[in-house]
Amino acid sequence: MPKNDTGGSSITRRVFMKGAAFAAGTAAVGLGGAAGYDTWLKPAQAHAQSDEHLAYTYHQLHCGGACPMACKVRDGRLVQVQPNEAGGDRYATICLKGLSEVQHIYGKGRIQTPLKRVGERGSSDFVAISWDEALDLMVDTITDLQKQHGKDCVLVKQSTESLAQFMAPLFGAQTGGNGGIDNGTGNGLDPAIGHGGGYAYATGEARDWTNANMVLMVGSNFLESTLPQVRLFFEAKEAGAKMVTVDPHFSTTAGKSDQWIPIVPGTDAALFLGMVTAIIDNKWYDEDFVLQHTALPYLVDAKTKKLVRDHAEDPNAEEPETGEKNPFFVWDQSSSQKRAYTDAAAKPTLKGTFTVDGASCTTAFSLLETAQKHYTLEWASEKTGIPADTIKTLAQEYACNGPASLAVGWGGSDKMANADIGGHAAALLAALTGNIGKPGAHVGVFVGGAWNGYSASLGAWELPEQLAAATSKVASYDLKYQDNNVRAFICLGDAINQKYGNQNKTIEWVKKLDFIVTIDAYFTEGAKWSDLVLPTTSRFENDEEIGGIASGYNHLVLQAKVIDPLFEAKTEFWIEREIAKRLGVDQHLPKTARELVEAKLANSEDPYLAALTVDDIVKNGYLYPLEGIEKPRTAYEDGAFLTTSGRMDVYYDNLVEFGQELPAYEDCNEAYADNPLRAQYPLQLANVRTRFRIHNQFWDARWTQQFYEPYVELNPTDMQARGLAAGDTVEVLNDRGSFKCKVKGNEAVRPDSARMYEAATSDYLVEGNLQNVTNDTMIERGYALMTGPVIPFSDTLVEIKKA
Ligand SMILES: Nc1nc2c(c(=O)[nH]1)N[C@H]1C(S)=C(S)[C@@H](COP(=O)(O)OP(=O)(O)OC[C@H]3O[C@@H](n4cnc5c(=O)[nH]c(N)nc54)[C@H](O)[C@@H]3O)O[C@H]1N2
Ligand SMILES: Nc1nc2c(c(=O)[nH]1)N[C@H]1C(S)=C(S)[C@@H](COP(=O)(O)OP(=O)(O)OC[C@H]3O[C@@H](n4cnc5c(=O)[nH]c(N)nc54)[C@H](O)[C@@H]3O)O[C@H]1N2
Ligand code: SF4
Ligand SMILES: [Mo]
Repeated sequence: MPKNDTGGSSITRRVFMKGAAFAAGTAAVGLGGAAGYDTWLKPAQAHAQSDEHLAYTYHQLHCGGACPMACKVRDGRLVQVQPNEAGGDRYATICLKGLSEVQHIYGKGRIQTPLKRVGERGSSDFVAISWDEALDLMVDTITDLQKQHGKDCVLVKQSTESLAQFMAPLFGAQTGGNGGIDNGTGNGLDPAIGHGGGYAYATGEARDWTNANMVLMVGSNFLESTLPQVRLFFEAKEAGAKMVTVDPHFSTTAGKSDQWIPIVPGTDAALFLGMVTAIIDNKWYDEDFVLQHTALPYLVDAKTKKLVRDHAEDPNAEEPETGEKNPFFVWDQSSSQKRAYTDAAAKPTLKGTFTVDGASCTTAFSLLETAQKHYTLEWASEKTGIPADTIKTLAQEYACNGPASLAVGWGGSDKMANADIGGHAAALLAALTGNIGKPGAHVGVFVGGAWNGYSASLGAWELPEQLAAATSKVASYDLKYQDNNVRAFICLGDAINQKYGNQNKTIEWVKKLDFIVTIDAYFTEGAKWSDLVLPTTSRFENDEEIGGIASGYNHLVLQAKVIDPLFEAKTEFWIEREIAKRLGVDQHLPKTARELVEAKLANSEDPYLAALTVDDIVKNGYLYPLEGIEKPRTAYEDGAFLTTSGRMDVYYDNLVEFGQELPAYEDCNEAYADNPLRAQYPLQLANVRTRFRIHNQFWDARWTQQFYEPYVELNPTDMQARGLAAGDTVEVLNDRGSFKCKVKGNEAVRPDSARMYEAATSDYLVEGNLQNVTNDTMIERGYALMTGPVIPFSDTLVEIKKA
């Protein structure tokens, strides 16, 4: 047990922040002098009348549940966290991480005072300074830089968990544009549906799986990544849905499924293409749905491969012309001529080549049939390592025993460079079978809940025009490689570690910046590279009674004050107001957090929300159900998709130059089976999530740390081949860098792969950072996609040796 957890032993205001030093139990390292949790948690003296009350907040947003919490506060201290049951037992969810906050909010990773760097960048050598000094320094330095280089020389990047609202507009800073995270599969899936914004949010929610005959889970470990909804998985299973999980590893979800189908990493697109072939060859497709609701009967010019339209599109048009205004065409069976697809009298032909206005045209379906000839079951089997019969049966079950839901993920093949091709093929599966827009039939990422259930469209606080974020000319992931104007970086959370792969390159870039500020409750990897580190509050602390509001899984939930801010931490709202004062624009900001919450309700376009008051929500137990949530959300029940033509536009003629108008298989970037690099680095390193962590958070949560410490896992055969034993320290390396950590053998891990929970930063490993080895190659095609390329974190080969 680390001795110094009690804190209070600090003798100097100069502080070296290094988690590992704490973990090792080194004495006399302090965080600025305030008390640690042991002091707080010491059995209180039996007060005759201790003050005890319940207070309400919500927890993490990354889980998608924003679990509503009822917190017991005794004499000003948090002593117990329980689920808030005001929304009924379906929303009364909590996990070990939430329960452990009683200790973790006092954890040794907390930043206790504003810190100013005095040592070299990366040396973690800081002095404690006052808030006034810190904020003056921040505002002065940034405004100076902006005078020289323009407002957009400041970059603000925000973790999903950060509650800041005004940081970028206050400074007129840029936010980095596309981020390349969680958009791999969505890039390929979403254009076909007009849904998901490039992030593949599912078209329905997991509650509706009880109406499915099959849930096909590919590349998601739902039972660890969506803890607030775990019971929905089991409810579906009990209701008779066959749960099938496709995963290279025997994941927690695979273990609870009816069937586990192991797959070669990075080959999900080949599995889907094999299924498409089986569905076409065996005529398992739903011809009515295909003809009425998809682009597959549209005519394509054989020469240009472009869809035939009424007139050429204006290349300078801001928005693509809808199909209504500029129709696509089908071949009408009755009149043997082209007809607008919108023409109700047209009887579209599915297959064939026709002469249209002197040009040879083929239906998209026929082109698909031809393209699929290459993707035989045997080919798919060879790529994926899945027997051809298994693929065929899977295709038959998905197509013929529906309704079926196809649940793709963000943490598996999404983080491979070829994820978009899999997404595109997934769209074809739904389009061919009609497994979309019906009870039990959905497609997309089901992780979370807030993103596929009902979510509140909260309004915003209106700012004057002069307070607006700048546009970003270079996307975030390109900043380290392309010329750009960024000189200062404000990180709300650990952007430096989490938002970029290939850490050594990130650090090369970051070192060149003039000024870096981190605002976080916990000291992070990125904080080490910062000039200024500012402590913000956890979800439990506030200086006002009402601190914020969030849209969780089908409900609104308030963040009310549980306890006063700990140490010298301040809320992000307070920090933003202080910055605004220094910039002389504070009159444009809400005066209190409550006023901000009120505006978010009142300014909502949703009349249901606009009619709600903060007091209504308080009276209801600090959470409020959204309208109509009794029925699980099902998008596109009317068959009207939010695409150019209003149908499932599965033919992507904007990608003709990449040969991707229909999904054409390409290997992933690095981790493909026969990459010659495997001679040196034979193992693919899968970066996955764990129920014990939210990314880089909870490493210092001692109550959960006892169940889980960071390590890399290998199949026992790979352990043996390297002479490794459980608990050995190993070096994980490739040409980009290396790190050292403990190793464990696990039969669940696929041979020739290694598995590790991402966001293991150097303070919690033996040496170095997982991010040192990850791939950050942005492939050319990615730039033509909806949200730009994806950072292929798991498209990474490594070797592992005894250290
Ligand atoms: N190698 C590798 N890297 C990855 C991934 C991977 O698979 N492999 N996955 C990627 C994915 S999918 C994602 S979504 C990103 C996640 O990256 P982020 O969105 O950055 O998420 P977290 O790492 O959880 O960031 C949480 C940080 O915010 C801090 N924080 C918590 N609450 C607050 C608050 O109220 N205010 C402020 N200012 N800070 C707060 C926490 O202490 C923590 O440092 O990581 C990506 N990075
Ligand atoms: N507890 C917890 N929950 C979280 C988060 C967290 O940090 N902690 N983070 C949230 C965030 S930001 C995200 S993005 C989501 C991610 O949620 P998920 O999409 O469920 O991602 P993971 O949990 O990483 O699980 C990915 C699974 O894909 C498998 N896999 C790896 N490579 C491949 C492949 O090539 N093909 C296939 N088919 N499978 C593969 C892995 O073995 C793993 O089991 O989780 C969210 N929920
Ligand atoms: S970590 Fe996630 S699942 Fe656990 S209590 Fe918090 S919000 Fe809920
Ligand atoms: Mo994510």
